[in-house]
Amino acid sequence: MSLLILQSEQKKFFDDNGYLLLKGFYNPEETQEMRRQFHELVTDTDSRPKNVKYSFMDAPEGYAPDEFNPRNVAGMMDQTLAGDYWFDQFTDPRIVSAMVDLLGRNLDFHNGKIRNKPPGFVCDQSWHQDWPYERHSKPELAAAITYLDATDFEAGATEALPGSHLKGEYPTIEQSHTIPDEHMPDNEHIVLAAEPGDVAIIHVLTVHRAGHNYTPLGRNAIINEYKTAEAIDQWGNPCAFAGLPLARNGQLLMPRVHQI
Ligand SMILES: O=C(O)CCC(=O)C(=O)O
Repeated sequence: MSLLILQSEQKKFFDDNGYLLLKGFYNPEETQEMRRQFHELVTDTDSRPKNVKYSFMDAPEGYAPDEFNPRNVAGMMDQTLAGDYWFDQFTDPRIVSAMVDLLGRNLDFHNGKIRNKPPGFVCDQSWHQDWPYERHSKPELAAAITYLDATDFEAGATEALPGSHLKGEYPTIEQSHTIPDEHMPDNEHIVLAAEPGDVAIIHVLTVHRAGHNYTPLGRNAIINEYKTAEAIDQWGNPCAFAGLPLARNGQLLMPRVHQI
């Protein structure tokens, strides 16, 4: 089957490892515009539709919010509803094509969120698979994490366990989706050091975690998830545009709003 945008080595890497880091997926001008739009999104919060949901973080002792995200927005759900730019952002033909190449030729949207790591952010969710949060009839889902800032170890990087998506569902600590440390092999995980404009794709069964951020600068990212049309929702996905058809038989369906 021919691929729309990725190289066959990239697809094989994803199939074998359950993640893929696409360096420079957005060019510097696109990344600058995305950062500008994002800054507006986290500062001009009151004029947004009410179903765009924000969560804020109190600055931990010894840290202060940075100028890029002065209200310390830690997360958002359904940024996809925030305006035309954000609709085009999750339907971008390049990301839809990459997901078609990795997941399948019939592709739907799943959900969109913002996940920030403000200065001093500590991730208590730890190692997890996305699967228990979003069960479907089959695990044909993946998240695209678009980084707006440089991330590295202890500067908010995502970490992942290569090949873990091939091992089924991991045991979790009671009443949580966190995987206990004894199920994590020593020194086998990787740190996804990313630059602004890079995109990491994480398979729904890949064990991963968000890193802490011990720096004085926030690390901000947009996370959009996609699924095949054949993967049927079993958790009652309440998110905006859940199940929106984006490609059928490898043909992309969405027009660009900003060109209309
Ligand atoms: O923010 C990250 O680096 C990872 C996000 C994550 O683990 C998740 O949304 O499930």
